Amino acid sequence: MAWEPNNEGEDPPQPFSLKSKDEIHTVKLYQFEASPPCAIVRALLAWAEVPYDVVQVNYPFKSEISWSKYQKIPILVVNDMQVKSSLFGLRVMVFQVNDSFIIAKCLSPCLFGREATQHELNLMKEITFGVMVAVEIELFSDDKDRSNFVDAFFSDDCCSQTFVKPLVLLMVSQAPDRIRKSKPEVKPLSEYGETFKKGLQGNYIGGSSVGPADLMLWALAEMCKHVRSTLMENWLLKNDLTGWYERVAGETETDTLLTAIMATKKSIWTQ
Ligand SMILES: N[C@@H](CCC(=O)N[C@@H](CS)C(=O)NCC(=O)O)C(=O)O
Repeated sequence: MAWEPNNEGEDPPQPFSLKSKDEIHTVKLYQFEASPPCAIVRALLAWAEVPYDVVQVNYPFKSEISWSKYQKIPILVVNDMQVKSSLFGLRVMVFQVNDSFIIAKCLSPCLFGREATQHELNLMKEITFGVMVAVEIELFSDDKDRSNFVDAFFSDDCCSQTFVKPLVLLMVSQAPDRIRKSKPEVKPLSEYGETFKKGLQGNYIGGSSVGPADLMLWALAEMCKHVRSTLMENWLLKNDLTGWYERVAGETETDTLLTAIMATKKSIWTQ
């Protein structure tokens, strides 16, 4: 039976059958750099040191994903080995997995060597459909953060400085209202703190080692840091999660040798 891609927030119709990193031959990520759920997926792949190709999706036409019924990004395509299979006579199933939560859930066995626990799944869902959306609303509502965000991602040449940047700034400034209307269930960022503070099971949400929920939350904090926003830094501080962040990021002097994690991995940014 051919693989059926999933809808947002829904499991694929058939179980994702890859269970180890060795079964992953190619990974293609349809994305754009500034998108928070795409940063989450890049963090998961970087942590597991899985090489991947990126296809930048251009807005508003998104012609790069015109072949897909699912029209959001990230879209992850695993084992699309048309060239390799004709060379080696391999027949492999091509998997299209959509949505940062579902991508993290399906790929956990391959990336972490185990399924995500129910505790992690609850928090992973809360990250994709709660924290991430709250971060987007609050980041884009703040003049300075919004401007820094646009500077970080949309200002590489003088043409875009003059024409594209003002347009993008306008679109981003309208995003919070649009998001609030389409997702009225999302709470202010501060209201998600307690869940994550209580969510640590030892050093990490994943227990004694980093798991998928740790990396998803780290990616959002890393994105804020990348655009010089203190939004997540303050949230982590208020919720006693700064130590957790530093353990994942591997930035403290004392942690460097023992627990440096993301600091030793491929950056999730190209810009
Ligand atoms: N729950 C999804 C959300 C994906 C999403 O909303 N992506 C945005 C970009 S950040 C998008 O592609 N929106 C569709 C559009 O603007 O046409 C996930 O976490 O992957």
